[in-house]
Amino acid sequence: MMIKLKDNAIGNIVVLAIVVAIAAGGLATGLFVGHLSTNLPIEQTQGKTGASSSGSFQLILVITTNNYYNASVGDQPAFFVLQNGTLQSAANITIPANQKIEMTIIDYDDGNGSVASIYANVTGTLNGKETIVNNTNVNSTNANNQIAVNGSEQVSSVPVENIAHTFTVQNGSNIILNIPIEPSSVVQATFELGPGSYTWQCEVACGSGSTGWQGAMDSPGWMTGTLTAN
Ligand SMILES: [Cu+2]
Repeated sequence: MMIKLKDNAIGNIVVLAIVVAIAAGGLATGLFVGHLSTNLPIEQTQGKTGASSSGSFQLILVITTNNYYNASVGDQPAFFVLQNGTLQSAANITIPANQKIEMTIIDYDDGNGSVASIYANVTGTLNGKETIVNNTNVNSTNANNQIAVNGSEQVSSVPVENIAHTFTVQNGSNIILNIPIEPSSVVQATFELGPGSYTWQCEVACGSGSTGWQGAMDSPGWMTGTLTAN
């Protein structure tokens, strides 16, 4: 598969530890995930699981790689929505409009892929930045029988050769939202969208076929889908 250019077991372990930490923290504070792609009306879930104490909406996405697509293509990477402790389809994501969305993307994919350089820029987020936690900048050490974690890095772009996937929303050729995601990393960003139905798309050629734009790349719930703000 194109996306698998290296194997980084240590990176995976670090990311897994971060996922566990985020999950534990989220459950403990009641921030854990919002309502997404459910059949429940928004009123039933918003505020119960989606709204944090700061009034923002938590959206957690997970990218995994070994998802069986079909017999000819084999495995493909896919986004999922992490909701109430389970992975759900990302084909139809629903968020509140005109409200701060605190998005966390947990990426288990350890390889980069081919992407146009425009998508190396962070676009449409608070201060034009995203926060990256990866194996390099987290710089964990063993200290007094505990783990010492030295946080994260705020960036407004990512080196184009170090992008595994993007979460991108466009209106025609206008990029409304673009979040580049490094291999084996956790990315956080805050954004707001006006009411509407948008298409989200990964812009890294991580699918199948000669261009890498088939398979996951043109299948809802894999590397594309609908993002509804209402
Ligand atoms: Cu992708």
